[in-house]
Amino acid sequence: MIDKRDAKLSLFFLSISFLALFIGAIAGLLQTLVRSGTIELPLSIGYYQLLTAHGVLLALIFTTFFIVGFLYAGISKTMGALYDVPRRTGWLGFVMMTFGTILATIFILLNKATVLYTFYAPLQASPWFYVALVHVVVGSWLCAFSMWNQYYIWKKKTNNKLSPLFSYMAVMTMALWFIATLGVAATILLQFIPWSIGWVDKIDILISRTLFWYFGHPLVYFWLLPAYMCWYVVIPKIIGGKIFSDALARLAFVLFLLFSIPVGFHHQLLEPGISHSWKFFQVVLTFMVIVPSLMTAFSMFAVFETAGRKKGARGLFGWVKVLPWKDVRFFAPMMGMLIFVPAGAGGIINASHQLNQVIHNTLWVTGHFHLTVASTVALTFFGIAYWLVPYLSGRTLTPQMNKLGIIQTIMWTIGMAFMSGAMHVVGLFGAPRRTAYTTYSDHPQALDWVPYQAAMAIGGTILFLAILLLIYIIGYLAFKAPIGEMDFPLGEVEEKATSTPIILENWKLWVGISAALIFIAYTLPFWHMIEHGPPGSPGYKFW
Ligand code: HAS
Repeated sequence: MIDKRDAKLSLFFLSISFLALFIGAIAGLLQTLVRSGTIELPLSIGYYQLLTAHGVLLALIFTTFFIVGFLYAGISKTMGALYDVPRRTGWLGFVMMTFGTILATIFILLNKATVLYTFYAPLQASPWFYVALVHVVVGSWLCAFSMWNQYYIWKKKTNNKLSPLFSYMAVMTMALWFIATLGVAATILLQFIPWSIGWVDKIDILISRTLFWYFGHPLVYFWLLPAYMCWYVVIPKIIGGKIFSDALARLAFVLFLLFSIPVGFHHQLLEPGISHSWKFFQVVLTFMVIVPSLMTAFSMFAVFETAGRKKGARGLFGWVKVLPWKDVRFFAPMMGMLIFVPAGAGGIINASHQLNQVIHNTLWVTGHFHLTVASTVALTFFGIAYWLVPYLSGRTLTPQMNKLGIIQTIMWTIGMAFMSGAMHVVGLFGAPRRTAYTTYSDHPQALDWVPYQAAMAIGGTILFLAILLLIYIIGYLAFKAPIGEMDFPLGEVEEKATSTPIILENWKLWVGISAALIFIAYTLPFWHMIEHGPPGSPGYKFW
């Protein structure tokens, strides 16, 4: 068991995360039913209002709180109890993030921040919504500082020993997060807040979208990396195997830091104002960021196969049979891994410049991110929660809850297959995303989309039931399950693996290269945006 005070901090983060998941899921269910034309909303609640609540609470709040809680637990487990300053800073971060979340939720529910989770200008929210976001971001920075501080003190106390793999990955994840959020902080502070208060009457849309996507793409790897931490570090232990290579795992994380940020233009491939050559350059870098995921797939196959062979598995795929399919701690993340194969392929299609013209702004993209963040990442997080919550609350994962967890995972997988599958197909037929039923129901093609919309509604309903089951299991594990000792599964590295080169912990080098790549990929195109900005825009005046 980790230090009780750290367990409490981690549990507080996880609680807000599951609360956000629950409210966001209600919005999700209503919105699929509205979009499929199944129900009409009462009390003048709007479709876009629900879409904003769903996106903000699930994509931004559920994930960030869960990730920070998970990282604190793992850091305390692998580097020992948090030192005083890091723990206090962590609590301060928690308070700021929670305050920001409550404020943002109130303004969304009041219909004063119906701007979707991407808050694209010229959609405008109340200034309080942006102030709320600042609190969430700055609070998360405090958590990042606190984790780095813990790492720094630990390194000093251990005479610069090689850090534990989990903690190294946590430090890297928060480094990626910090560099990425600088973009969104800049657009909120310099553009959205002055504009929403009325200090300036115009906003440069291209610049705001560019700063958002500078943040938006690494954001998806901020979600993915903690799932990869579970795959690399936790899964080997659960299946009775070993970590294939510590060095390879660290290298994959370094590559994410380098290549996940200077690629935001692949979300803006169809936008005017950015030259083709810069878009092409960032597409090339996007293909580079696929490499660490391929390394991860390779590494996981190696772990599964070597563990299987040790258990006597034979033949090319004999190891598949000896995996612990009945253990939800493995089963849920494994479903996430399997789903990531088509999900990743979809991402490669999105990034492929011309193919992007076919899918951009269609429901295909919504399908893509429901397979990635809402399946691969979410299922892995659920799999973590099934052992982490009882571990932190001093209880046990009972066989009955394990069974319910497996049912929950199957429901999630089936629900998502319906919903995301239908979104992918109907997206190829041209069905638009971010669009209410009423705005396109007269479209001549809309009739062709009806069966797929029904499939989305069926999938969405199954997913909602799966969330209810999840909340029940998590509640039971936190408050009702028998008191006992759980294991925090942490794999050991394969004896034959090569030792880890010390250069992988040279932060100045990796952060320096990351900054250089960002500089190369963004400076000139950004300069062009300012140079050719619309006269009278705040950006134009500013420069
Ligand atoms: Fe994406 C849009 C490109 C990955 C999330 N993406 C989005 C949006 C979100 C999102 C939220 O280039 C929409 C944003 C919005 O609101 O507009 N995406 C990619 C690429 C990848 C990718 C190239 N995306 C993700 C991940 C996400 C995510 C991960 C969340 C967590 N995405 C795009 C593009 C767009 C986009 C364009 C813009 C589209 C547009 O026009 O608007 C890559 O990182 C994917 C690489 C992944 C792989 C898969 C590796 C497989 C593994 C599993 C192995 C399995 C095992 C099990 C070991 C190459 C690691 C085997 C076991 C057995 C028993 C067989």
